[in-house]
Amino acid sequence: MAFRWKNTLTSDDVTPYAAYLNRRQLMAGAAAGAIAGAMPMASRAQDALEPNTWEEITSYNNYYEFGTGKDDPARNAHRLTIDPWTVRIDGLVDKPGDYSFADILSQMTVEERIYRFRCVEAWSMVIPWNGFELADLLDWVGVQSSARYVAFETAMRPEEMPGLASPVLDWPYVEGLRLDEAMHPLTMMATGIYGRDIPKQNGAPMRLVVPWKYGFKSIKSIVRISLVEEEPPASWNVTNPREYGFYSNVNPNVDHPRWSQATERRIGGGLFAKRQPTLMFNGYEEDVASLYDGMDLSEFI
Ligand SMILES: Nc1nc2c(c(=O)[nH]1)N[C@H]1C(S)=C(S)[C@@H](COP(=O)(O)O)O[C@H]1N2
Ligand SMILES: [Mo]
Repeated sequence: MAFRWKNTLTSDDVTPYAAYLNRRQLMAGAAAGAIAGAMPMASRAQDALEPNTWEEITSYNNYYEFGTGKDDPARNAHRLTIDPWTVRIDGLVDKPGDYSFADILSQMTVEERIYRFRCVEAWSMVIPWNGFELADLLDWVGVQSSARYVAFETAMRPEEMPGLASPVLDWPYVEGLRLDEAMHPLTMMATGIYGRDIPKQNGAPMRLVVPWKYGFKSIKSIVRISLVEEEPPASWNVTNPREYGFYSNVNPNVDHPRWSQATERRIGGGLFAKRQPTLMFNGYEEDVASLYDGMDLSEFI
């Protein structure tokens, strides 16, 4: 992609936000034609996407460890300490261990991806993430041939996360992907938004982004990644399996038991904006539909 760079910079070196936006405008004009041919389908479709503002992306959040209100995470997440940060990578891998976030980042190529983001609650945004492909991290630690799923776990720090006092979910927040989903080139670990470090309310220092699945699969502030043989537990699926499946692919044809998934409200669109149609696999159908060949998507929700 146009913004591929080796991440040897510290946060002090990050392009100031205004210059970053400026550069993006220039790129949109000058380079769109030149790079379009080399990019996969989903990336080309991104050219038409208009990202939400920094304000919108960082002040309307779901991060129940900091409270269930949409503005609770922005108010409370400053209490999370993210330096140092250690990620345990274990299970069916060649190089299990406790890796510092800095070590991981030094091995990865950070790039920008502008993705649609669709919450199961039927709101959506367009977010310019910075991050690396999860496949690169998994390749680096070496996935063993018996591994079939990847399990993820969020930090659980009662002193820093006031929401943990509420039993709304079984803590810690956990999620999982099938190995082929985890290895898909669209699946990323986000470490930034708009070229800046990812804010704590959005899942600092490192959170999953799976753009064709409902937002709750994109687990935040990850402290553990395990390669496993069996389908791992996923928090919302455990809490209410009838309403939230393990797969949770965005699908306008399969409604949530309590509301329609056919349309969505784009955050920032204003009070009277028309709802927009929800796209199959959130617009990434061409890239990911083959992962689910032969599966009945109304059964495997
Ligand atoms: N650990 C953790 N991860 C989480 C959540 C959460 O409550 N805790 N909420 C999920 C849901 S429901 C959504 S829609 C997205 C929201 O991401 P955003 O706040 O960055 O937009 O994060 C997901 N990841
Ligand atoms: Mo969500």
